[in-house]
Amino acid sequence: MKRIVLHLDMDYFFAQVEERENPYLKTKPVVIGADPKGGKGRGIVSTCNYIARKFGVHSGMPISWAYGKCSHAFFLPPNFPLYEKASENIMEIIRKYSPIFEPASIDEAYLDLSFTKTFKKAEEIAKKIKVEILTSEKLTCSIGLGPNKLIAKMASDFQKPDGLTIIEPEKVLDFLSNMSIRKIPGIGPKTEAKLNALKIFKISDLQKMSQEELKKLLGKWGSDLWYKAQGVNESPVVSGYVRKSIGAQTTFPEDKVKNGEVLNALLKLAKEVLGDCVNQGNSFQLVEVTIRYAGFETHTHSKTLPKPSTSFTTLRSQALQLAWPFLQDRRKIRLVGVRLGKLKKI
Ligand code: TTP
Ligand code: MG
Ligand code: MG
Repeated sequence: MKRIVLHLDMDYFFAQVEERENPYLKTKPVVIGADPKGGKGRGIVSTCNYIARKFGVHSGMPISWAYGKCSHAFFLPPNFPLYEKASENIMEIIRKYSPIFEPASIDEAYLDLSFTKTFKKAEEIAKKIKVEILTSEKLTCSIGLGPNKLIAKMASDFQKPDGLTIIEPEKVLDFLSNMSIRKIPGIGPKTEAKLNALKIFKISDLQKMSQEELKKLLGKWGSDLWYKAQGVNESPVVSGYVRKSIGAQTTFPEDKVKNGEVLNALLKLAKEVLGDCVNQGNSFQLVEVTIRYAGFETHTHSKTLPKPSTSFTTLRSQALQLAWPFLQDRRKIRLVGVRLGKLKKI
């Protein structure tokens, strides 16, 4: 059967989340990583925004070099809980669009969209996902669609940031041919140098070679590489991922001030989330409520229950207790969310 695979990767993820929290940073170079200590720091760069990339800064570089290239950048220590929270919210959005969902790292995931049958319909889904992530998380991502995981991943990387690249099966060889071999996932600087020494620079150089030739030069890995250069990749999107929590959130079409409306939305979400939790054969022991005010200030509060539960009455009273303090000052509310954690098989 013809496959359609989507790969999503967030743009400059850690740095973009920091910009969201502090929009002042949006027009400045931002580097996330160890303390540069005026150029004497010994750690490395986690990531940086695209402005800092123009100065030559990139992930994995010693922070002291980054300082040398762009000393006026804003150097921030990583705030992992913040990025994990954003990642969880993003994954909850993506997974709704296909039952075959595979998170691949903190900022990327695959979806099998073969059920849509056409790239046109898959493209509509990709656009919806981008809009939903932007509306509810205020973050941009890049998406690739292709006939397999390899092409989808290379496509998501093709037009960053905020890209959407669709490579239909008959375009695969052309898409690959002009690219540097470095763009093939798994080829780092060392392998690149080794291949360059053999006069292999572009993927088209690999495409011209026979599988046997490459195997002779590089061993078993050479034949794997031959398949990659042809854009062939059979690995399935693997959905056996075990949920640690289950949640849902709603962004209101207009910011709300009326407590009644906010609480109704919250209880509706609680009912849906509990339904999913129990249908999947789980109980919960943690209830978490998120409230985001109109200015994007976000508060998340949680409570661990004395024992696991499947009861709506319990969930309802916990959710109301957690939400109540945020509704006292009558500020406008943009989003509410409920999450159940510490899931256990019933
Ligand atoms: P990536 O998706 O590789 O990079 P990115 O999201 O920062 O930028 P891009 O727009 O090119 O996708 O990695 C996701 C996050 O993982 C990144 O924001 C920070 C973290 N990370 C590290 O901490 N160290 C690393 O060496 C890399 C590559 C990433
Ligand atoms: Mg990324
Ligand atoms: Mg990534």
